[in-house]
Amino acid sequence: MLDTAEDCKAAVDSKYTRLDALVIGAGIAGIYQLYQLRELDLDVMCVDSAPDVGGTWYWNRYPGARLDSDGPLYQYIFSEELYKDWSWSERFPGQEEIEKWTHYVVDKLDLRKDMQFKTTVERAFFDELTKRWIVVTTEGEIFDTLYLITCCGMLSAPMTDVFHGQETFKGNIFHTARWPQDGVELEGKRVGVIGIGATGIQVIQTIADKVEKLKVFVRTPQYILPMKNPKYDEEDVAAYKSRFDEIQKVIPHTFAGVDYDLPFRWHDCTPEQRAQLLEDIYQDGSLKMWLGSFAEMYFDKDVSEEVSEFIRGKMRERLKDPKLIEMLVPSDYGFGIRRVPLETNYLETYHRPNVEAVSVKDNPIVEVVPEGIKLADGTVHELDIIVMATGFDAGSGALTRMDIRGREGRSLTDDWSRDIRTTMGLMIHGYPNLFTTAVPLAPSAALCNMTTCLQQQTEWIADCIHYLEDNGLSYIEPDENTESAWVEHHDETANANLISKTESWYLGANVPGKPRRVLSYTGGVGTYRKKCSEVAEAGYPGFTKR
Ligand code: NA7
Repeated sequence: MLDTAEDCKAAVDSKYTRLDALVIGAGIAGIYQLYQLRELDLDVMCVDSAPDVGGTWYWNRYPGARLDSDGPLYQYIFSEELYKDWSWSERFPGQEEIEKWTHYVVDKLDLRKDMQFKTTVERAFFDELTKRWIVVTTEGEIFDTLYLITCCGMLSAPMTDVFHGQETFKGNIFHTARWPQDGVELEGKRVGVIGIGATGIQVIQTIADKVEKLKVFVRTPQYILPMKNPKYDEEDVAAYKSRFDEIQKVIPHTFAGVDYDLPFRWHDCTPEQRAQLLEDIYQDGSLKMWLGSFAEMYFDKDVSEEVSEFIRGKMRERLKDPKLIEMLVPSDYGFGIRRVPLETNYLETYHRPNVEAVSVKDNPIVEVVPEGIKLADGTVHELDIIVMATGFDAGSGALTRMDIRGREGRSLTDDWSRDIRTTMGLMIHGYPNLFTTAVPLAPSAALCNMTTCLQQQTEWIADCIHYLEDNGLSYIEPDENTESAWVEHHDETANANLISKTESWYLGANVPGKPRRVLSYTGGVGTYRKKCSEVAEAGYPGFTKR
């Protein structure tokens, strides 16, 4: 009851918080960003719509969810103690273990006291009078902050409403990124999985032996690599921890932010050497074939074809059945041009009697009906559960699904519906004091070991804010021509890469109406870092500061 003026004031105060900095998102980037800004003695908070920390690792709790970067390379490397006091149980840890690690980090750095969960940012606008951001949540809270930092993740806006009639389905539909905390009863059920990206593959190989019937709706075949995932004993853990200095020194500067680069030159090798190298790298059981082999496969169609044929051969050997080969082995694009998933016995899953691959390439899904999934030719596949492994509105979706208004009321959703532009993926012209991570035109929009990239981005942001504070400034915005120069450099780099020639979510092609542009910076993590650092070291030329 609001009986008195004091009651009213208290009610208003409880909904209003004034800050130096607000971090949106308590995942890998947000956790570290909060830590750094607190170290700068700023009054900072971190909010997240989830009930707890973890970001991607909170939401993606579907069966089989697992990292496909090596755990020891995925950790934060800014603190040796933080790194060494955590031990992974296997090379590619599962969701549960990674989520626990995020809790470990947050507790060790004592960050929870500045975090607020179940808090969803609905809109944020730049107040031109105060030169501050007003952030409004769906719960009706208001944050009034000088700096606004989005750490919302590149794959956090799931493609949930894809098919006409989803609401009519008599069973249950689950998007993999909104998997219930308590899990889903799959035993004895007829389950349909739509999507064979990295996520669909993990789900399929994990649930096939649990469900009564599994139908996989296959549109675009995927190149895949078998994962080698040894359990770690004490000796293994000691061995990887002893590499901390080396890891810290190397991974920020490689192409993908891992401990290997793209060292081999196709044209410098004999055919025998190429064959041997491909086989050796393939046997590593990691993403090395994709991110640590021959750089030419991204630029030279002939090299791409030869590397692709090597992988196709491996896939064919395992599939044997010509019909499955036709459906599941890619033939019209090159290896590495779309995201390459790691898998464990995924192809063999299709040999199980309870698993059926349904091609929806030429006979697409037209709608969901009460009984199941209906295809263009009228066939209805009857199901109890539909798993949507249908991906995300990558890079931009997390921000365009909020209402973010910059100078003169410009809307980021509108701006990015015309053309997705950023300055190094870190700031946007027209949006002063708004800092971004994991958005387009930086490697963190797709092509990197995420923790490596997100550490670099959040460090750049913290340094920039430190610079402003140190110089008695409180406003920064990239100039239009600075942004244009970055966009031009980004496009030039991307357009030379075969990634730009194939439809995929890397180009935003999976989202109807999304402007096409290679989302991720393709010049490599090390090169990107260097360019960002040069801007900071030069005192942010091409940025308006006051
Ligand atoms: P992806 O890689 O975007 O995969 C989505 C999958 O869903 C892909 O196979 C799509 O087929 C399929 N899809 C989407 N819409 C349809 C329709 N309408 N009909 C049939 N199939 C459809 O998302 P993931 O979650 O697997 O992976 C995202 C990233 O998460 C991954 O790269 C890792 O970085 C972690 P398509 O290829 O479009 O034909």
